Amino acid sequence: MSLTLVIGNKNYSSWSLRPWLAMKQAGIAFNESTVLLARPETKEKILRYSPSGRVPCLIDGQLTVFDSLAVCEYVNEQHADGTLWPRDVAMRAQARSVVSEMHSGFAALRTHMPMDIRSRDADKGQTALRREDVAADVARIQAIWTEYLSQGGPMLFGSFSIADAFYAPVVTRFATYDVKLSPLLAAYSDCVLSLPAMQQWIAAAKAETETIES
Ligand SMILES: N[C@@H](CCC(=O)N[C@@H](CS)C(=O)NCC(=O)O)C(=O)O
Repeated sequence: MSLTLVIGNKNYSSWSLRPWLAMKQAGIAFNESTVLLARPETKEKILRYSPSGRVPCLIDGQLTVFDSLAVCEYVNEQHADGTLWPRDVAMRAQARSVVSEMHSGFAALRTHMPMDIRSRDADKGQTALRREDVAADVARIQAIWTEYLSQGGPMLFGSFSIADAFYAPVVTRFATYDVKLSPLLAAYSDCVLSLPAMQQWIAAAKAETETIES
């Protein structure tokens, strides 16, 4: 097997979860290499693999693909026959739009509701939601989910796509911070959380002992 995905701690590294989940869902075989985040040696260790100094990155023989979205696009083209995006061109464009919105946005949500799979902290969620910027991010994400799930589900664009991989860390955040969901969105969250690969990631996150304070 020549593919190696370099990732951070499963409890905290939301960017790592995205391509990891997409690759598992596509049935792609790969090795994992973990660099623990937030340690004095983290940057130097990541730089051994990834020129950006960030994880995730994918090593395929001589090629290094860094950045979560670039990895998803690469494995979709090279190892998944294009099945990780919707077949329909309009749906594919919409899926790419919401993925890009996640990839480049929602800074307030990411700052004030960081992924912390093991934790349950409704108080921190309430405090965060009192901020206008966090409330706006949550409302926008819920509007995106509602718009696409209303077209049929069970995943955002029917069957699993990179869009679900990109919003999977948000599903875990809403559980961690007890964000209230409509029945439609709760059903979607349950669907994502019950994917065997998500269960595997969550179990591994719970088994980790390292903690990152902020
Ligand atoms: N835009 C990048 C963001 C990657 C990123 O920020 N990764 C974090 C971990 S989730 C990281 O590597 N941080 C480096 C560090 O903590 O030193 C992507 O989509 O892959």
